[in-house]
Amino acid sequence: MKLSVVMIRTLLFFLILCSIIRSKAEDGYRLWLRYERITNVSLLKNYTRQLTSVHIGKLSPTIQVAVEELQLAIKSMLVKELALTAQVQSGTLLLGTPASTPVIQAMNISEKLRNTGPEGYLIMSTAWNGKKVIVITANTDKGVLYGVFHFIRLIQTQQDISDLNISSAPKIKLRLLNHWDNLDRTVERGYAGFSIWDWHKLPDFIDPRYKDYARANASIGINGTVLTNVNANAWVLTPHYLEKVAALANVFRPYGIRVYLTARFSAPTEIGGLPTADPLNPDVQQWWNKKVREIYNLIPDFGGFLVKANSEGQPGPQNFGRTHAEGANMLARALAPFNGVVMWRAFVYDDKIPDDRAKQAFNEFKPLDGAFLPNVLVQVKNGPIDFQPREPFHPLFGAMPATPLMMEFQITQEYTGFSTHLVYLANQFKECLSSDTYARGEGSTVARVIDGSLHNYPITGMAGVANIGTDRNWTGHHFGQANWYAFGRLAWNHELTAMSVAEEWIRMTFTNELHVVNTIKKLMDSSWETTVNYMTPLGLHHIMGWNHHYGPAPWIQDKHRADWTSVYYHRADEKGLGFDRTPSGSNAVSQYTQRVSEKFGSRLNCPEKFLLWFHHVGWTEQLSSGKTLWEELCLAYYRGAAEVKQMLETWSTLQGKIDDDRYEHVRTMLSIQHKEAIWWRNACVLYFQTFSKMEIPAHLEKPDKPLSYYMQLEFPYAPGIKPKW
Ligand code: GCV
Repeated sequence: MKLSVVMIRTLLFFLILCSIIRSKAEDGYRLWLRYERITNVSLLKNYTRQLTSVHIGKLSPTIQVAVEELQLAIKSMLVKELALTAQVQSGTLLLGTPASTPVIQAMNISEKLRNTGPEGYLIMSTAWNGKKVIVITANTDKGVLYGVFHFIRLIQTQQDISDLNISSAPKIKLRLLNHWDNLDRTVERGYAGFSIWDWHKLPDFIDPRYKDYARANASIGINGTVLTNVNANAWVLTPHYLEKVAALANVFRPYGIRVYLTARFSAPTEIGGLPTADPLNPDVQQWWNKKVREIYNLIPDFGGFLVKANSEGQPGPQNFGRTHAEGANMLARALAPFNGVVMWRAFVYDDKIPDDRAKQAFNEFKPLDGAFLPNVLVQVKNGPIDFQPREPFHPLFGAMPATPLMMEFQITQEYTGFSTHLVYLANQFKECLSSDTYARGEGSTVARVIDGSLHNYPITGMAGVANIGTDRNWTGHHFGQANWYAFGRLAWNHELTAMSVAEEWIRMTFTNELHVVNTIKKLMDSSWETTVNYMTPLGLHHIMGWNHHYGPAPWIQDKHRADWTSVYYHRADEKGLGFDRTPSGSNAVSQYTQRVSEKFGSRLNCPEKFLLWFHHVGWTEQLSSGKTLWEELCLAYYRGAAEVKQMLETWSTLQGKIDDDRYEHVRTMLSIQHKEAIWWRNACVLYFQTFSKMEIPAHLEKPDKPLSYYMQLEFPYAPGIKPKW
């Protein structure tokens, strides 16, 4: 058969097209900043008509990156160059602050800008000299940058831009990622490869990833990053490393991101040659003062220190008979002249103290309320134990009116399946934020504590332990990106719903096709509750593998610390299950305000999702459904595992509707998750059965392996293990 020239050309064209499509593999690197071309012709025309050019005033590094991002996005989504113009035309996008842009100054919008503060912005459709324009303005260049990212998001999610009147300002001042990254590039509790900070090649080699990291964070309003692990290494404070930190700060600065470091409390002895690190010793104070001056010389906008002290082996002021406040204030004094802050973690507990671990942070910190200097924030984990799949809110929230408390959430999935489980954590974050502490009557939510509105805190903050690593898709699981995204969006505005945030993310990350958006949204919405069910239903907690926290291990006992065993937390015996934290037990409920304490402390009123957190419940006691605890426990574990199967089935309906690469990757992860959900279910039900001595309800499929099989599994090389110092 002879091929005509036309046929050969067509074939060649087709082959080239295929290779172009293929080479644009969706590896997840672009996160939610994919800027996919808009293929809907009328929408494309509509946007193109409304956007003709961009006008800016004085150029600054931040305005420069804002324009760069806008042009990149428009070029890619609308296939159109958005040229800079000195003249305002119809369809011009005006970018800048009134101070930097005379046209915006002339618009007299200072009144409107009053409520937007130093980081908020306005996006408005308006007319200028009879020309229809869009203005993105703020009191600062940084606000303009945030406004630009919002505007780009409107197009990414295909919103109407014909009549805009948006005003937005963050509810929380410090919106930070906490990296638990070590200087050797391992990441404690990291499941997405190694640390993205290439310390060895810094400061000379600037990995392009640093800029993309900054873009992604700025796009969701994150304005600071703690580069190093809270299990800190003093070396990062040496001149050799500070130069590297400064190089990163230079990349992040135009994006409004400040760098912070973890301060190892014993640094004065480890790298400073002093005989002590006693915070009340004048030489120690001098050493920190000098160190801080050295840092600000290199990094003028350095943010400050995050400190884990006297916890899990970290040194701290108590080594010298001093309090947490005395330790924090010593660092605060050094930082204050530069407007730096200290974020002092409340995650403290000591196995030498014979009290419920859940009570210890409150016991230590509540008496110190008001004793901290104004530039100290106390950073509190969402719950009183340690980022469990589900925890009640931490009793410190609402209990320290004279000390700014900031939130610490965990984005990395240490206790929720690492990076192979699809778990949308915004629902977990929201449950905590919307919990009512009743500290000042009804409506005293955790969100109002941390945004400062309840107690008038002068500084406010929210930190998220990062899930970012060198994996091409940044977070290991494509859906891990959603947790990073949601953290940033909620830190900006905790009133957003978990599902509205999910929808934005799906539209930008996958597609705007409504059926797909809704399918993925549903999957994400139930994913956290599903995980709680197959891991720790009804308020169970900390029953995962010892040290690495991988997989189920409710049988862990007899370790050198009781509070690092599972039996400490679940307290199963032949009578029942659960930790009695009522007045007849550890009385942890007394740390909450009366309304909350009465609710959690009452066997009948305690929400069943927290039942075994607060109560030791008999195996045959009836729950609200009329079924016994044992039956409900089994049903929850089985329901959780069955729901993962359902997630897998739902996902498979998306084949061909999203790109093959990510479809296949997520499908594989979901099958791992399903396998592991069954592992959790079987191991836990069989283990607890040794106490309940009751049959697994007849209609449920029986585990195919004995308990001994699950108990002998070992994972010495599970990722993210805490390093031994
Ligand atoms: C950084 C848990 C984790 C530790 C972590 C610690 C903390 O215990 O397992 O890896 O240490 O929390 O938050 O300090």
